[in-house]
Amino acid sequence: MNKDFLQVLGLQEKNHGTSTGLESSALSQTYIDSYSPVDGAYIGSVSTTSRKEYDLTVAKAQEAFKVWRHVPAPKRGEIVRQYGEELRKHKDALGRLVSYEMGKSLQEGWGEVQEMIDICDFAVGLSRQLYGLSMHSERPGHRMYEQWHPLGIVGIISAFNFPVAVWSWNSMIALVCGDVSIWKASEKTPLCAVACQNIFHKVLRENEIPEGVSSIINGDYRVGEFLSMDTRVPLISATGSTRMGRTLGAVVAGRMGRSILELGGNNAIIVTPSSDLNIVLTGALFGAVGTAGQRCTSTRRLIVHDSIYDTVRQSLAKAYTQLRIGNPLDQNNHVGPLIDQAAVRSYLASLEKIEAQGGTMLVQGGVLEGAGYESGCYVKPCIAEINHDAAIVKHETFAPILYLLKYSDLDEAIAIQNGVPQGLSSAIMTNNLREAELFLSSSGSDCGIANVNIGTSGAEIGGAFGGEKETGGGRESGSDSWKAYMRRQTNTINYSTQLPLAQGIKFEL
Ligand code: UN1
Repeated sequence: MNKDFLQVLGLQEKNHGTSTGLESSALSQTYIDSYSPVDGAYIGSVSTTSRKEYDLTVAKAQEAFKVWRHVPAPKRGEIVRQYGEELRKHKDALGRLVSYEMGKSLQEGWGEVQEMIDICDFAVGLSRQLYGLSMHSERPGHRMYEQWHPLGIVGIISAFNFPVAVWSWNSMIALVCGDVSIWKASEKTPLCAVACQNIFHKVLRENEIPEGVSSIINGDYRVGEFLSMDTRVPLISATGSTRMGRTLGAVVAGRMGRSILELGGNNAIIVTPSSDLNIVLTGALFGAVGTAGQRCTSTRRLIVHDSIYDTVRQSLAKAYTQLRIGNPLDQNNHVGPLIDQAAVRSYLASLEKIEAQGGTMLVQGGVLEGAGYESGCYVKPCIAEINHDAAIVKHETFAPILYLLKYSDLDEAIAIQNGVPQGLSSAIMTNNLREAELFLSSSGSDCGIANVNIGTSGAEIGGAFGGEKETGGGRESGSDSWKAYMRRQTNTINYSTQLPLAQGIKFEL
């Protein structure tokens, strides 16, 4: 396989440190090796960040913050604009690296880089729109307004499944807000982080901006804990499992820090009798098998009206037979591998639970073997018919397993859709206005994202991204999510010659 993209991204060396300028004796001697789930081949290594390196990284970030917060926001936007331009030039290579290191299809790898470019564009515009409100004071000769100031260092913890886009949603917004960031990428996709950083540092150097504006640290949850426990880091934005978020959220809250949590999803599509079957099939298929079921927004449950259940069931089963599973860099394939063999084991454990909990397989699962599947990470997307209350249906398995469920009236379907601990994304397929509006009403979907005639995955960057309940409540990316990355200050100015007290209080000597 042609791996020229590694060279284009400056990854021809095999070992990548954190370039903190420490003597080698102070550097950690342990490495994280990255293997591709595509062909099982070794790609390269990054050194694990030691405590000493971490402290040095924070010190550099603090110094950089002192400079960066004084750069006018539109000028910060200009740096982000230049990064967006570099990403356009590197879209092909970076998309290929994402596909190769993470295993998603090349189309989706490029799509992820496109999300990075889009968020850069969004952030550039935002850099002139960090608006505060002005209020009318209750006192004569007084003016009141609010302004938004940079917060400081933002710790970004990202997952393997979106190894580049999720960092950019956070860091590009944080940057125009005047913050600096320290990124701990997933230890399963460390080279994607190095590549993003290489491209960004070139832009920083060209503009003589301190490199501490954006740093990366490498390691597992222990390195993540350096960040979550650190009072010098006022905000942690973390994407990952609910288990990780529960622990991290408590630690950050315990030190009165802020967190933005984007955790597990258990996303459903309600399929109503008036729905357009072509839209249902494409939306459900991409939602369930795209990224091999490893998006937080992946469709895990299809809740189908009993009058059309058999038709949907048959069409879907037929569509699954046409799926091509294999090397994701080959554009003839629809589905690539899972991230690693641990993910394969968890997929297999879920298949066993489905059976134990009374489910039957409409489309069989299993691990693929033989030529092209040597990495041992390729699995068959499958469909199970099972009771909506079964424990396994309430659990997020990060794999292409779709549960087919039946309903007879819409209130019941909404109750099933909401009856899981997670609350990220949801959708209804309908051409009936009443059904659509009920689903979107306050007694409808309880998720952070609710769509009509669109699947659950593939959200655009312009909206706020995140969800309720065990999904963690955080919002990232578009809309006014930027507010979480700044501190709000209310200012009242007295330009009169008196000092009237608020609430009409009299205080005289
Ligand atoms: C994630 O899986 O963590 O909506 C993010 C989507 C993508 C982002 C998913 N834009 O599917």
